[in-house]
Amino acid sequence: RAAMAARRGALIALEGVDRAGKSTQGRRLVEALREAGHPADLLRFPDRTTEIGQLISSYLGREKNLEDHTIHLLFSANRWEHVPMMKEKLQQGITVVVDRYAFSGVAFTSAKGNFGLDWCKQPDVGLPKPDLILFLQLNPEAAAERGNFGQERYETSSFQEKVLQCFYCLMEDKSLNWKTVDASKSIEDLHREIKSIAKETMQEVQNKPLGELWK
Ligand code: NYM
Ligand code: MG
Repeated sequence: RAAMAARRGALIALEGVDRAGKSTQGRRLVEALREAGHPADLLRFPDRTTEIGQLISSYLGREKNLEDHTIHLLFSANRWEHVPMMKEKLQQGITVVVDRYAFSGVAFTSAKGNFGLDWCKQPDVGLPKPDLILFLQLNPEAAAERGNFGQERYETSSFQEKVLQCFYCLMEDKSLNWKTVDASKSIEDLHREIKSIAKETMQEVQNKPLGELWK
């Protein structure tokens, strides 16, 4: 009898508007999982450390202008360049938490207008499909109370409002496991909630094959 396949890790994406707490919660989640004996790694997109990531970073910092389709494809390429490593980790039983993923990619480009949702999704079709997408929901007023926007491109409340509407469109896709959490809670309470949803998902998917996004 063939040996049972080893349990795989879960792919968990954190999404939401700026200042919702994605990065803080991603770090806390990975720490907590590791402490509980579950191997876990955090990735953040864009990953500004690669050559493609450096291009993206100079675009966001307004040092470089790039045509809108071009930057969209670079954000996607920045995800694809990590796919072999992500698949390897998941197969080895490591849970991978991503701070933003293809949903940010689609939401930010389609918020520019004159981009169809379908065109925006196409470059990311076939990426590892998240087993869980945690949407950190925070209303614009509460987000504003958390401090001023930075100086990067896209960091205005009118643009962020459009981005939020695009996220809502993407959340209508019921083939994906979206879970909305209330990001106005304290860091600690939100962490506890996220940890518990993540652990449940890890249990559920450990013997299931990894899916392909939007395919
Ligand atoms: N962003 C992020 C995109 O426009 N497309 C993408 O595919 C991704 C992953 O980059 N305003 C935008 C969202 C953010 C900006 O992200 C930089 P961060 O998390 O602030 O480093
Ligand atoms: Mg930012």
